[in-house]
Amino acid sequence: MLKTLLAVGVAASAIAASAALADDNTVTIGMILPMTGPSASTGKQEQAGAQLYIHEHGDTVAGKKIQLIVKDDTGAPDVTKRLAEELIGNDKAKVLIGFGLTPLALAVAPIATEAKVPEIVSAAGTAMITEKSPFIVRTSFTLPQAAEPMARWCLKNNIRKVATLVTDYGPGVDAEKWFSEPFVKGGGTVVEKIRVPLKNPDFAPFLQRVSDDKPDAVFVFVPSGFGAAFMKEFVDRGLDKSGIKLIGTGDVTDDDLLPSMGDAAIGAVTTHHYSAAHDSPENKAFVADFEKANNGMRPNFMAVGAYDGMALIYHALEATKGSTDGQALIDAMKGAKWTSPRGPVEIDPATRDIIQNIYVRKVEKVNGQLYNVEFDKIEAVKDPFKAAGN
Ligand code: VNL
Repeated sequence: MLKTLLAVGVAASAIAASAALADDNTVTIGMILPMTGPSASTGKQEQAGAQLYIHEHGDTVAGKKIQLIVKDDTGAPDVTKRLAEELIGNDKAKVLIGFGLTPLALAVAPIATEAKVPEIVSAAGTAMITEKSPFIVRTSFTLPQAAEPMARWCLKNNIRKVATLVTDYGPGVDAEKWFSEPFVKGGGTVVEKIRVPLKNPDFAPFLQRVSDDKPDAVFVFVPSGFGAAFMKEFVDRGLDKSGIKLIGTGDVTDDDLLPSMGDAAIGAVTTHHYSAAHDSPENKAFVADFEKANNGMRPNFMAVGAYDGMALIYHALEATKGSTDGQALIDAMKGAKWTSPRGPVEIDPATRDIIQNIYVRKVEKVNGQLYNVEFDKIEAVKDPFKAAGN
């Protein structure tokens, strides 16, 4: 009897010990994304990017097993917030990643600060996001970073009169400001600044105004996933035949939608940090692996943001030798440098934003398919919003 009891006792404690070991040896990463709703394409691309990184690099780093849990916030900030709390509280997530749009990233900032859990922003692009918590690190881009080089390209290429059309929230307001101010300073004229709502945008009346203004170009920011709807109206209003050039940040000619946009997109010039056509061995391997793992889906800049977010988490865990202390992980992320499918990147230790090349690209047909073909680049661009002392 005593013997049996002892045996049971040993077995129970062995189970408890192995459970503790499993806990200790697993690092849970909580990924929160809009998997449904109008920004579902961002969720789909981000999830596939993160999963590809794990698939290529293995699910063990610094002796720890990586567990990725993906949750759908449907694009609603109150849901993002609740999911972040549950992932940290119930699932013991040590890092959070994702956040498809600016309001979703902002909703989690106070939780990241309070719980001392790194929040990797791999999609959203409003410049001030990283200032909302010392635990935020960004692997996507900022709109000022992408928009300012477009102003300089216009001034060099004899584009003098521009109308701007942006989605009316954080990244659109950033894009409008950081295109318009340097453009006007350099001698350009912004004939009209138009903002369209994020929810159910109807581009038609705004594009009619652009058509009446007859500028040299229309500078556009719409978030990833909205480019095709914009392009349809652009064609329906006859703007593709009006001689008004389509320019913008690369969100409007997003690689996810570009193949279905039609020839009207040909010639659009955009500035951005990633194109699936980027010519490097790292990117060729990335695109091939991504398409193979996802039924031929082409990766866009959202996929790369998440892929690099995972690269950064792996790098940090290696540097801390597997410690998941939030501050230690953040310290290891600051100054991290690697070669991304987009080119060389670095986490700015001062701002926790990403320093990267911005490429000037033109939509062209390559082997029968539309691509953003890079023809110029500005190297190692820091977020200009913070560089200006904000
Ligand atoms: C944001 C910026 C979202 C750029 C985007 O697509 C984008 C954002 C969803 O910060 O909300 O292309």
